[in-house]
Formats: sequence, C-alpha cells, structure tokens
Amino acid sequence: MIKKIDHIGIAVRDLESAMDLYRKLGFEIKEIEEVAEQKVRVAMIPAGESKIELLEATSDESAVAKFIERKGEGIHHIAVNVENIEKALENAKANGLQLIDEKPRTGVGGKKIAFVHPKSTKGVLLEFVEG
Ligand code: CMX
Repeated sequence: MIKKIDHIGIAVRDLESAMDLYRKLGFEIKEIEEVAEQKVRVAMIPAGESKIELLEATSDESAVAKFIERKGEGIHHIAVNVENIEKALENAKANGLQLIDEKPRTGVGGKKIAFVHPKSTKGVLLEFVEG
C-alpha cells in the first residue's frame, strides 16, 4: 500500500534564503508553488526518487507558522505515497490512528493529501499523498 517516501517537509522562516542554502548544498530548485488551502508557499526539491519540501507560512494561522513558533525551523512532516488515499485513511482509522483529515485535501501539484496526527505516530506528522 505504501509505495515510497514522497517527500520530507522542512519548515523554514524565509523560503528564498532556505532555497539559496539548499542550492549551495547542490540541490536543483526550479519552482515555488503557493498552496492556499494549506497557507504555505513551497519549493519541492528533487532528491532522487523522493523530494525535500521547503515550507514557508503565508499566514500566522498556518500550521507551519505555529510549528516554527513552538519548535523552531526543522523537519515538519514525512509524506508517503499511497495508491489509494481513501483506503489508506480507512486502514489507519480502523487501526486506531488519529486522523487530522478524514477526507483528502488538495496539496502541491493538485494532488490528494491527508495527514495523520503526530500524537498517534510517535511524534512525527505523517502525510499520505496519492499517486
Ligand atoms: N510534528 C510533530 N509534532 C507536532 C507537529 C509536527 N509538525 N505539529 C504539532 N505537533 C505537536 C505539538 O508539539 C503538540 O505537542 P505537545 O502537546 O506534546 O506539546 C501537539 O502536536 C499539538 O497538537 P494539537 O493541539 O492537536 O494541534 P496544533 O494546533 O498544534 O496543530 C497539527 C498540529 C499537526 C494538528 C496541525 O499542524 C495540522 O493540522 N497539520 C496538518 C496540515 C499541515 O501541517 N499543513 C502544512 C503542510 C502542507 C503541505 O505540506 O502542503
């Protein structure tokens, strides 16, 4: 059911300076996308079969802004690819995990995404991405 790690999300205060830093590390960064529903601007950086997602909040109400306020910059979530996100959510719920999203939302690239609460996944916010 789980295909691979899709990406690792990193919360940053300033997207442009974080992109400069990752370019210095050797990553190739092409574009920035705003995901209004999640109140973030993101840069998806290819890293072999997976990606690194730099995340900047676009509002104080954003989950990313709250995370940085509480914990500082750093790894915010791990996202895994699943073939069928509704089935992945159904399975996680049936196994007693606490879902943040009962139904998928729209994420980067218009893909279907949904989150599982870090309280039920050993302190790591987990994201399902379909496709
Ligand atoms: N990773 C690990 N723990 C986290 C966390 C994260 N990213 N965000 C919050 N927490 C922890 C807090 O530290 C806190 O723990 P303690 O109680 O031990 O201090 C606890 O979760 C708080 O939980 P809460 O009161 O239920 O909720 P919050 O208001 O802090 O919101 C969360 C947390 C995960 C429910 C919220 O951030 C959320 O809904 N996230 C999903 C959406 C999202 O993150 N979008 C941005 C990325 C979008 C994208 O990638 O496209």
